[in-house]
Amino acid sequence: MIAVLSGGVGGAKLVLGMSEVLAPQELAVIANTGDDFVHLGLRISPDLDTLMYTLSNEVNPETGWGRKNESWQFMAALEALGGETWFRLGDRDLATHVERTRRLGAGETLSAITADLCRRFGIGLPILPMTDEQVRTIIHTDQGKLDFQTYFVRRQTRPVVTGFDYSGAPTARTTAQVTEVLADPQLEAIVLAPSNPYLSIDPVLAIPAIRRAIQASPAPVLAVSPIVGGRALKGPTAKIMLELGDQPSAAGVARHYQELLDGFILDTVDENLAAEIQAMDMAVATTQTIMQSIGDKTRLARFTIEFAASMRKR
Ligand code: FO1
Repeated sequence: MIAVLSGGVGGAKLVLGMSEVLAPQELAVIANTGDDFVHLGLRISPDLDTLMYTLSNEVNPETGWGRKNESWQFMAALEALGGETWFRLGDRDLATHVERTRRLGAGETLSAITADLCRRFGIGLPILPMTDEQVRTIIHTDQGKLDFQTYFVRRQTRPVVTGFDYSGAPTARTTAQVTEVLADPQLEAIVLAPSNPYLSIDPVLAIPAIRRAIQASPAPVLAVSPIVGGRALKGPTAKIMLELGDQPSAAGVARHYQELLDGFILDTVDENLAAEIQAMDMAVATTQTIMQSIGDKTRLARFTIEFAASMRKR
């Protein structure tokens, strides 16, 4: 069994690769919900949906989020009424948010709803929200404190970041399913996906029970770098690292996670950083980490699994 902590598009790609290599019962995903918000009265869980759509081959291949073969009649009609259209909800995607909102209102947990939606999308492996309680990523910027989607979508990550709050995380409980996965004696690795460390992975690690369970697990903990050649594969990771005074490189990411990690995978183009990362007392492996084709994703997944196996033997 391998547990992957995952956020947005980059994480979902590695999880898709893992799902091609492993049986459904050999893989569990613990997903960030710090980006969740209520918009137009609807409860949106972008990272859960990105995983769900990616694993069911329903994802919009151009954006990496939302559904493929989408239509936008609802947005057009809303715009004509003078409604808020900065956050784009396609007609088919909308059904997910309406149904999730209805079921939350009827008292079901986010975990139970996610499990059922995944079953309906034909996904066999568990996609586990990090918590059923409310945790919200707040970004401190030169324009004040912003909620995640205001920073990310509405202001297009332009504000200069000075820090983060994972509001609710310090007191949030995780779920029985997440606890069970991380305490599984058969657990072979805990993988931090190549997602944004501050926006996608840190909210998960900010839940005390999850961080403690990772630290207590005998399974090797490893991360795949979301930074290649000093640039983020997608999104604002490198920009945020610069703004925070961190080194915007794979080594900077390794240092960020240093106290948790036993191993780190970086891209071949960053091979020159391997010694610096090894000096942080972790095993290092290099490979091609850019995931475009499905072949790229399965290759990186296989490499990650083999690297974890080699660490268990050490
Ligand atoms: N990202 C955008 O950049 N613009 C959007 O209008 C947008 C809408 C959207 C709707 C549903 C959904 O599940 C995701 C959506 N995203 C959008 C992506 C999302 O905001 C981010 O990718 C994640 O929160 C970051 O992991």
